[in-house]
Amino acid sequence: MIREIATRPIAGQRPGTSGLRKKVAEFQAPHYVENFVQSIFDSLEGFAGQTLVLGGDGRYFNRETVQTVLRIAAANGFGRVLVGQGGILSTPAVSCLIRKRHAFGGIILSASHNPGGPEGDFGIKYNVSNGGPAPEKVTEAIYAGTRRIARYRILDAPPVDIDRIGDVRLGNMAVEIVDPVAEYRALMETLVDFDRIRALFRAGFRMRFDAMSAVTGPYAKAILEGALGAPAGTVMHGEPLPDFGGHHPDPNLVHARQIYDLAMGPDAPDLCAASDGDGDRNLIVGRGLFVTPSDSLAVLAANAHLAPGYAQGIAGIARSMPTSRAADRVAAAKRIAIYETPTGWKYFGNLLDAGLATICGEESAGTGSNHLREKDGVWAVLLWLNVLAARGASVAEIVRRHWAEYGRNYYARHDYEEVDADGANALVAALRERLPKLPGTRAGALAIAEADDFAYHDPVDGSDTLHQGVRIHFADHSRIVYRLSGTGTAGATLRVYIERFEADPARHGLETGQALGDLIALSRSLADIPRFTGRAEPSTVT
Ligand code: VG1
Ligand code: CO
Repeated sequence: MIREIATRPIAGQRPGTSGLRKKVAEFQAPHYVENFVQSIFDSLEGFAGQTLVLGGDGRYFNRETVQTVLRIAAANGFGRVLVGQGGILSTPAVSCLIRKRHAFGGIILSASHNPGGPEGDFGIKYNVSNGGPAPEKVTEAIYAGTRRIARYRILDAPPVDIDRIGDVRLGNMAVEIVDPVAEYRALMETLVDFDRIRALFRAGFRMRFDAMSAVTGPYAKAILEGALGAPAGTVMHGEPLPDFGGHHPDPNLVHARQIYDLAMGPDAPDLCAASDGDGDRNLIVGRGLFVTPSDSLAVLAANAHLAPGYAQGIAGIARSMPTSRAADRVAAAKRIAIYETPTGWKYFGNLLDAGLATICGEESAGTGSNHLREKDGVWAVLLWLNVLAARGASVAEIVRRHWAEYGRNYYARHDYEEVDADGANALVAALRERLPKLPGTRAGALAIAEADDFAYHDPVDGSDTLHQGVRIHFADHSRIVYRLSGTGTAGATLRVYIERFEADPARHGLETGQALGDLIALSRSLADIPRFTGRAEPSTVT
């Protein structure tokens, strides 16, 4: 029986950089999930009888929310919902299924790299029919819906068994429980040379992949240890756990320390890698060398043609604004277009759909391509493996040769996490106010060439997105960028992105801190960070 439940708006259900992300306790409040999911459906038209894809990263509250979404989807008239077995689907696997199965859209239950468990975070993201994150137009409509919602529709029915593969009915709707990996693995086989990578492992190539007790465990085991023949044990922390084993499933140098230490140790494997909670991010560390995500994007763009899926070459590269400009140099050398977009994968969708960009990336460990419409952690690792196999060189050799050819963009991101939101907003407001006066002035030893608040004009749909971060360009091509995070769940997080270009190969071997030292000091004084945030140092450096 379909029931109409009277409800009223719940404050703060505004999707951020990547969906709605809050503490688990907030999601557990009465009507919280129901209101948001009904508001998603209320913002859409024409889904009657259509297919929805549903799954999550396995974090605490994933299974319960799958059941709630199923009952609301059934009551709202969807024809079929594809659910990953056990409620598990990585973000890229959802994107893949939406596209392969011509679904109307998908719902992803994840707070990505944020911690899980009862005290941790939860999240709901909606993806549209191209497989990508809902564009701003849609998320704004969802938010508007949450502010006027007065009722939701839900089917009265017992829970669906989501652990057994196959079809079941829920009211008039079909529920199809699918293998979370199968379609995704089939897609990967069309993009990278599995035979070549198999031969690499047969020849003794060693790697470790840290799934961080999050969603990529089943994918990495099936593909690396299964299809590609890597030895058992290649995948670490391969079981998705509701609390990720108590860790942040964030593949950076802080939270993926174990994999980093392994790569720097005496018996380092040839490749160390990791992915995040929902499987869309990647960390690449070669023996003795960490590859910054910005460099990884540039290297993959420069070498993608070595993989069968990109043998025809790439049409263009897109990067988020704070991502280093290493990829710009590859684009210039290849005489292809480079696009600079606001932070968040949703801004790549139009460029990919229109065939303007083939490879996209963000400094936050996200890389992807036109094979789907999300960043894709396992794909990035597979493409690296393909490049390593094809070039017969080590990660460090490939990266050093890349720097020698294109120059090196030293890069670091400094995060001031969970600072007072008013202070953080005031800091950005003060910077914005000073912007017109900055060009032509000196900051320390450096001359400021340009300063602006990044605005993006989408070349495909003509939409404009304003206030995406303050950029300060110096005369020597260094750059400092300031922006506030849109994914946090407590206070505000100020992100400061620091970059310096170095053409001279004799100066490519510096420590990042050494290469960026004066700029780092400047990043703090220029924006008065200690005064506005009460912090002298960032809480995380990546
Ligand atoms: C962060 C990253 C951004 C990324 C977003 C979602 O956003 O900086 O590059 O797209 O997370 O990634 P913010 O607004 O906190 O800087 V994920 O892996 O959560 O889907
Ligand atoms: Co993620």
